[in-house]
Parts: sequence; C-alpha cells; structure tokens
Amino acid sequence: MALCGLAAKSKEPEDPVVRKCKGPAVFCNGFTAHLNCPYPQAVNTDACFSSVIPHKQLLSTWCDSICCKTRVAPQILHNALPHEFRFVIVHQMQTPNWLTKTGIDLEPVNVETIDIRLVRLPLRDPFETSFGRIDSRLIFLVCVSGEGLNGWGEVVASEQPRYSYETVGTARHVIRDYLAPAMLSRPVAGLGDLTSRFRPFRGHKMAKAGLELAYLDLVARATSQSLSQLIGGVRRKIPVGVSLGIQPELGKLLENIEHYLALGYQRIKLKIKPGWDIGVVPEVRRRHPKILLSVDANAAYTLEDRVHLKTLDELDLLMIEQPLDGDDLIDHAKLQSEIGTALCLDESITALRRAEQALDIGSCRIINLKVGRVGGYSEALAIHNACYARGVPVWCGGMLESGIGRAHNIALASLRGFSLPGDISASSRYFVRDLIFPEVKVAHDGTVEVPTGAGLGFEVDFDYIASNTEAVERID
Ligand code: OSB
Ligand code: MG
Repeated sequence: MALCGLAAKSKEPEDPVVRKCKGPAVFCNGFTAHLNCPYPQAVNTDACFSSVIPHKQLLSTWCDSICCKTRVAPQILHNALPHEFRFVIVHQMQTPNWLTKTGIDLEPVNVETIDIRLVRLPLRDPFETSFGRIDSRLIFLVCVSGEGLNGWGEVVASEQPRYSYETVGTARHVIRDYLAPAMLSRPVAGLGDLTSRFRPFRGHKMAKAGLELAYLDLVARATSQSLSQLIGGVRRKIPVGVSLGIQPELGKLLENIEHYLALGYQRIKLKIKPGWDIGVVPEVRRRHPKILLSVDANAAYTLEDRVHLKTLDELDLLMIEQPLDGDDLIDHAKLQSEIGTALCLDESITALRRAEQALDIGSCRIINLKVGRVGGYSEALAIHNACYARGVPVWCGGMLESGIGRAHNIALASLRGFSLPGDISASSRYFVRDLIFPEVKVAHDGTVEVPTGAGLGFEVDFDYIASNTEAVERID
C-alpha cells in the first residue's frame, strides 16, 4: 500500500523505539501499529498524499486511531511517519482536554421568553429520498430571550413522519406543553441542567435539540464567543460534500454531479432506493473513478437485499449510509460483517448508548452525527468524544436546514473528530434566499469557513423571516 512504501522509503534516522519495516506495520514500543488505513480507496489514489484536504483528514483519523489502539504516544508515530504526514500528528498532540469532558459548564441564564415560529422556504429544486419528495421546507425556528439577548435554534423535524416519527406538529406540541415550561421554570445553570430537565420526557429529540441550540447560541452571545469556541471546536474551515436526491433520470443526476464537483464539493452522496441504485451508482463511479462517493438509502432495504447490496461493494464507496431499518443495529452488524465497504449509521444513532452499542457489535464503521436526531449538543458532543476515542470517523449530517440550523452544524463540525466531509452545503444549494446573512458559502476547495463572531456568527434576517412566517407563538 502506498503509505507503507513511503514510510519504508523515509530518510529519517531511525528512532530507537520505532522500527520501520517493509511490511504493512510499524513497531512502536513493542506494539505493532498496522498501517492498514481504513480508507483504501483514498490511500490508493495518487492524490492521497498530495495536498488534497479530504485525504489528509482521512489520514488524520487513521493516525488518531493507531495511537489510540496501540497506546503508542503520538510522538512515536510522528517519528515513524514520513515528513508529509507529520502535520497530522502535530494536531493530535495538540488535542485539548475537552476530549474527556462531557457537557459544558456555564453561568446560569434566565430565559424569559421562547418564541416558536414556522417559516416556509421554497426549495430551488424538489428533493427526493427513498421516503418521499418535497418542494418546500417548513422551517421550525426557536428564539429564546433573556439577559437582554436572543438565542436562535432550529427544530429539524419534517412535516411528515417519514425520516423519523417526529414532525413539525409533534415538536410544536411537545415544546409548547412540556419542554418550554421546563426551561422557563428557573434559570438554566448549564447544558447538563437543561438536558436533565428534558430527560423525563421521552423521545422527541428534535424538539429538545431546538431548545438546546437556541440556549447555547444565547450563552455564546452572552459570553462573546462563537459557538465553535464555546463547544471546543478546533477547525477554522470544514470540508463539505453534497447530498444529491433521486432524479427523474440518470442524465440529470450526472449533470448535477458535474455541477457540484465544479463548485468544489469534496464528496458526492447519492440518495438511493430499490430501482435507483445498481443501475445508477456504477455508472457514476465509471465516469468519476476517483471522487469520494457515498450512498444513502434512508432505510430502504432489508437484510434480504444483501446480495443486491453487495453489488455496491465493488464500487470503492466511502460508505453506505443507513441501508436497513432506522431502528436496527443487529441486521446492520450482519450486513457489515459480509461487505467490505464501511456502513455508516444515521437514523439508527439516536443516543450515545446506541452509538456505543452499534460500534461494540460492529453495526457500522462510520457515524453520521446530527444534532437534531440525538437531542442536542450535549449528546452530540458525547457521541463525538466516544467515536474520537475509538478512532471512528464522524461527519455532520444535514436536514435541509435554514441558515440557522446550518450555522449550528458548522459549529458542531468544527470539532476535532469530524474528519469526513459533512452534508453542509451552501445556502444556495437549497434556497434562493436564506434566513441569515451573509449566506453560507462553499469555497472552491470544498470548505466552509467557521465564523468567529459571537453565537451563530451570522446575522439573522428578521425581515425575511417575518415575511415568510406561517405561524408564531410566544411562550413565557
Ligand atoms: O438522510 O441525511 C439524510 C435530508 C433530509 C433528511 C435526511 C437526510 C437528508 C440529506 C440531505 O441527506 C442533507 C442536507 O444537505 O441537508
Ligand atoms: Mg442519511
């Protein structure tokens, strides 16, 4: 494998405790660190060791996992690697102590009012997944006020219970009747305080997350920090990919792919379903042999489709996302044991415990993290930390958020463990006009800048929000 070759050729003098060898291993302090990079499709390409960012990041996760599994100090692995890769290890050595921390301790905040608001945004193009098609997005905004400041969050539930059981309607009911009163009952003494007030109410994680997001934006503004800073983010730019819906015909999909690659997006994710899979993905791979390509089935298959799904195993995909049921871990583990491509779970990962169980039984090798799906920053940070400690890559998923939810996703994806491109596209990928300014932009290198201003780091466009509001309600 390319890395082994390069490692063996390195001209560095040998460190006394590290022996580089020709085979796929480095001996470090009596441990053997196998150089089996979990992303062969990335390391085998010529581009891998150039300055292409996604590959560096894949490598970074891999190095982290080597240090973690072998308990080899990063410095030792650093010495064993050729020069080109040492920056990866330098980052690892600078990992701050937040890794062991769960939750964030904050000053008590007196939340006085909670506004919930439904805003309809037309989509530029219809978006189709295995569970349905939409042509506008009903955005659910939450604005909490207190200490003379506002904090904004977004509830990512959809209008219909298709991606998950939550809907805009259920979230409105649960926030209005249970969560908001719990939040308003006394000053909120921290994220842990808020989550423990929400815990007695089962499920409804998107509703809970909406309030957590708004609260954290308020706290970040009150303490003049960006959300990224507040949660311990380390990235100034985040790599992004694009999720492409099911199209009426292959030609249209191929056109879209060209379009987003030309804009710089670092990874293409194709939505698949029975009938829009093995006739489509191989053709995309044939035309784009080197791109980072993944597929997302949104639970459209069962284990009986395993032979069918194995066709995808030949295509050097970065991952297959949520092929089986949203509730399932066990069948995914069976499928993962039979195919080489990494499975990634989205719908199935609803909490830290589920994530740990999934990893323990081998249901997946990658996790898509969505702050809404897991109930907020608190649980998302915990899952992130657990994955980081195990060397499991995570990436930030999306739910067709407005700029407000998108800004929260950017903050989350600035954490160290988000080593794969997220579904955080430019505002203009979905909307003609967004609810924030400046709108989210994707640079030509396929990255989004992490803003440094207080809170979300974007201005909220009240006028545009007001002109598109279908319903608004104040709870105090
Ligand atoms: O499964 O990741 C998903 C959109 C809505 C619901 C579920 C998903 C998606 C996407 C689009 O894939 C992600 C985005 O660009 O926001
Ligand atoms: Mg998904």
